[in-house]
Amino acid sequence: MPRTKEKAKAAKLPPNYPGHDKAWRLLFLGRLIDNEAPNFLRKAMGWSYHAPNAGHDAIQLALGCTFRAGVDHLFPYYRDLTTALAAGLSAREIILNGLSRDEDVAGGGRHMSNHFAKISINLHNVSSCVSNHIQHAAGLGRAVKYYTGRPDNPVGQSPVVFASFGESSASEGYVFEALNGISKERLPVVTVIQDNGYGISVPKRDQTANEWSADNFAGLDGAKIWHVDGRDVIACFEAMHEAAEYARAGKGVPIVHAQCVRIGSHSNSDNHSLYRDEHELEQARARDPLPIFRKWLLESGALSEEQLAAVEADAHKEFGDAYEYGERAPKPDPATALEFIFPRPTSPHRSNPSPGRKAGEAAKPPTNQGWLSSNISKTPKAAA
Ligand SMILES: Cc1ncc(C[n+]2csc(CCOP(=O)(O)OP(=O)(O)O)c2C)c(N)n1
Ligand SMILES: [Mg+2]
Repeated sequence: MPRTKEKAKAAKLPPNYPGHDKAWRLLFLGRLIDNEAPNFLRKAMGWSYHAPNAGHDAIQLALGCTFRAGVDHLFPYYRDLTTALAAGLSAREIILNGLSRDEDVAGGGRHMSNHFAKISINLHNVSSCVSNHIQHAAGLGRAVKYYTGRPDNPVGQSPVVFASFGESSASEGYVFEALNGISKERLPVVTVIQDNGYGISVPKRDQTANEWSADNFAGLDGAKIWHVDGRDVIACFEAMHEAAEYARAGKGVPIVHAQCVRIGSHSNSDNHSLYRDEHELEQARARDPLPIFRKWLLESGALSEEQLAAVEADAHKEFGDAYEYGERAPKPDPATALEFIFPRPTSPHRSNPSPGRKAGEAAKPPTNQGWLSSNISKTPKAAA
């Protein structure tokens, strides 16, 4: 149960917590975007896919704020709107992605909406295959471990890699494969499981036996699992801070399992009233972490009603400006439709001439067969 009475000023706040003003601003702004996103589709403006994050806000805020932009690496999932906002994607950038505009930093308007990415800060693009990106996170964790301390280090100092996804996606076989590798090689990767009790319309009890699906991985050497109320802002920050430290120290497999609540339908192509009754939906709405946190900020003396209202007005302004900008922003030029889809032609032999051709001589476009056989023959294994 999220805290409501503890005095905020007296509470010991974890070092990754950004302060009450910023925390409330990000939560409130995230919710404004989340509420408005489906209306863009209704107005035929874009945002063809939206998975609401209402009910996941607290763990997402903590995840996004724990990630250090440009230092750590983050692989979010389609529901991670507040994560992306807290990590450093602006409201404008989220809307430009939603509306598939040319300036979209995730993919120049080519990627699906709700696929949050900004490579300049290490917020990575992921595919739509659920939880698939944990493999990418494990691979990047291996690169981090390999390069840290080397003179040719392209990864920076002690980065942590974060991967986040839902509880249902944690059942995919490749999640176990990645976590097994993280355990074996002590890779600096934090996994965040956002548990809202459903995989679209399938309740958790129908697809995994453990109440906390993270417990499925408890046997991995070095596994440490934080069972956290994903609606309690401060508890989420504490768990995320400890998990990041655990990863940085190379202790094993930190997994933060956050119990959230899904207030909306799975996405805008789902209607949850077909499989959840009104009583359940009412209960879900009552468990919304936003009013609970606002009440705590107020009652504990952290922020006054006037201060909260000022933060909210500021968030409304940012959202309004971003909306107007996104609406007017140009769409990608159709002539560029194939850019970023096929790799540019390369000359793999240019710096490594094949027999019969001098260094620097322009290469003939190689056939796959020719390129493969010439390169395989150079590998020590093929020679052995
Ligand atoms: C590999 C793969 N299988 C199935 C799907 C279809 N799919 C999209 S979302 C989803 C449910 C995921 O539920 P969960 O992991 O609990 O995350 P939530 O959406 O509840 O946050 C499924 C099955 C997919 N995108 N990728
Ligand atoms: Mg789920």
